[in-house]
Amino acid sequence: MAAIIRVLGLALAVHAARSDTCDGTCDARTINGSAACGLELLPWDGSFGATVATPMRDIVDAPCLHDAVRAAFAAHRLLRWSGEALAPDDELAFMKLLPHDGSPGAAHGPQGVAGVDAEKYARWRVPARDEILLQGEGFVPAGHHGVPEGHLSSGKPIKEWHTDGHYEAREPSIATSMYCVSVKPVGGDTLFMDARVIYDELDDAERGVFDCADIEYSRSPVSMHSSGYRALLEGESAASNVGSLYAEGAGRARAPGATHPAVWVLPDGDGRRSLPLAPMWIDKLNINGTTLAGDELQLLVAKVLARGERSLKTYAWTPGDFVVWDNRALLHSATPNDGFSPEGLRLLHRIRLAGNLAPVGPDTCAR
Ligand SMILES: O=C(O)CCC(=O)C(=O)O
Repeated sequence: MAAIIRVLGLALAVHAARSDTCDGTCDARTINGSAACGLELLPWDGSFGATVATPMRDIVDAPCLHDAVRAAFAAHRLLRWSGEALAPDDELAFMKLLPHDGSPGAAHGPQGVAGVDAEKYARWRVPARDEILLQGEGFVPAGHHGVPEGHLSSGKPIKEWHTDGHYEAREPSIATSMYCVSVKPVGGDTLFMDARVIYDELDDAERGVFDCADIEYSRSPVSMHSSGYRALLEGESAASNVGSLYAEGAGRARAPGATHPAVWVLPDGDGRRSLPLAPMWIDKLNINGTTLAGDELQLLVAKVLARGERSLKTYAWTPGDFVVWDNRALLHSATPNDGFSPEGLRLLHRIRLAGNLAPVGPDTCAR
């Protein structure tokens, strides 16, 4: 069984046992009578994830824990709290502890494309805190932080593996958070896979392709294969399955998106490489003057993404859960939204603050 470990605020030391001391390095203020400088974590089995036992508001209120929570995020790439009762300002205050672009007017994701999804995103943002977007499935009654009532449906009837925003932003969101307000009795799990494991599984020939490649993304969705690992190929069913969120975009000319190295060298923590491919948004892969596109590219992407399955985790939401993950290291997908029970409301708050770093590829490549 995983042991609870405690990350000390400023020293960033990880101890195998619980400790209530501040190690002489941190602000000795106390919360509920105990020292505030130790972050209690329960690491998950597998390559990523940890449950944080220290309540989120205690972390936000204790400056000596801020470095500790950033270190925990870099070490585990996904942190999860349960039983939280958070106001929008609490969620935002926490997300501002992680790397982001804090400049006025920063474009927090998702931005979307006018006439496709941009208006739908704008409609589901919390008016006074527009960094927060409502996600889910079902009827949202009036009174939820001022968002107008209406039927929310942000899923797709298929899986779609991706990482948030790198198809549309030069400096994509580093962290995404989801805070669970309510669930439907059936359906609505979120899937995660480790993009570092996907990179590790590449053979030499595949590394030869991906290590020095750039990917040109589009900001327009395409219909996906049910595996979520690739788009539909030429000649496969032309029926659109992108879901109501993207329905207006299917079949239209593709809006150009961002271009990034295919492989990201993670700047913090372990310095490992990751391959966070997003097949719904991929347009072209360019390497040494050669371009892969269309079916050839999609089949290659599907082949390598499928190998991430050994790191797959299915997250079943409970109201009060807050999960934050690193978009540079992990891929995620909703489960198909045709598996929901009709009753109830799946409602989550999502925050994707604008990033402050452009992805960097291996330094052995001339770009
Ligand atoms: O709702 C979910 O479970 C995940 C949603 C998602 O993948 C997204 O909107 O980026």
